[in-house]
Amino acid sequence: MIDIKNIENINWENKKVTIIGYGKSGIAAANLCDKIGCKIFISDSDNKKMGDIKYDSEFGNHSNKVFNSDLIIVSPGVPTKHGIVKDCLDRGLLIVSEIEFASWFTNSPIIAITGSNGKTTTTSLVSNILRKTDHNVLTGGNIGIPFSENILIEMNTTANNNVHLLEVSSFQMEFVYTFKPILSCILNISEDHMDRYKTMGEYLEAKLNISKNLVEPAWLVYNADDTVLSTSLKNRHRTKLFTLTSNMQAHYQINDNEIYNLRSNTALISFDKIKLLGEHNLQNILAASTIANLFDVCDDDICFAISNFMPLPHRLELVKEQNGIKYINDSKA
Ligand code: UMA
Repeated sequence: MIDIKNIENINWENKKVTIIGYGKSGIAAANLCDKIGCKIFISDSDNKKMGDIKYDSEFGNHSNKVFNSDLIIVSPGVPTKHGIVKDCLDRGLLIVSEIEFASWFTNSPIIAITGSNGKTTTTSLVSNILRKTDHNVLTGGNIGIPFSENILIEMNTTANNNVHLLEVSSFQMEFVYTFKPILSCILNISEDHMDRYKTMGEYLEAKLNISKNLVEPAWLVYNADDTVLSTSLKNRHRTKLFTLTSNMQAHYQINDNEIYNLRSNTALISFDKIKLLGEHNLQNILAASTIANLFDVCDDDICFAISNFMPLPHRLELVKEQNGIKYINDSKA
């Protein structure tokens, strides 16, 4: 079995890795395993997925073959309470999420963003801000490009100023052990995926895994207006908060019609330059600006990216304005 405390020294050649679920994450994890020389076994419950596949595999069910593994990588869509997952755990097998696995193969900084709402918008905004810097930004995770795919890109290129920016879901934060972002962010917590989690506490626990390995110089950015988060995180070290109300612990504050930098005593951006609508988007902007600031991006670059950021399709998107009436497409909601 793989020794999780000794990841850097593992010789992956011929290590037996089973991948449960052969969707986007499973395919990308398999490609990464292939690159490092593992012996791959794919197990997917859907027999319609069977096709021309170069790895040993089973489709239609998860059988005992899964147990013959040094490591099991589980796709986010496979619930922790699934029988096969429980059986693997009962046998003492090591199960990791695709995000955990991929993180073992990079030394580049990782920025990870989660939350019940707004994570795609915030991740896209941070991505746009970081593009103003000299970093090569690899954006992935729940946003649609598996982390393993970006790790493979990184392995196959010579750029040495990469930063991995990840949108992560609670599913992707299950089976996480050593995942260590330099910056993590939790935007908000509200009931979600309750078909998968028994309690809100279980869901919160998965989300909080984003910062379970937080040590200096890393930071966790969170929304202090969210009562669940502020209760859970108020005594945590290395946290930076953002808020729509006044709080001297925040880096930015809302002042009349602008976002204001409390440290430099200058305006970051006035509201009339922002195309994202709604209070929740103001929170997303505050989160993104705080993350960027902690990543040493200057306010001018943050302001430029925010003012050029268009709402993502169907998310409070201003379609047109006529006779003083704004027509807004929010069909994503
Ligand atoms: N499968 C099994 N056994 C099971 C369940 C599923 O074998 O018990 C198989 C399915 O037959 C299928 C494969 O697993 O072949 C699908 O895997 P998956 O559901 O993990 O989906 P991926 O295609 O790998 O996509 C995942 C994320 N999907 C989920 O978390 C459900 C994508 O997020 C993400 O973009 C992608 O990885 C890349 O990182 C989508 C999503 O809906 C957008 N996320 C949820 C959300 O945003 O609310 C969490």
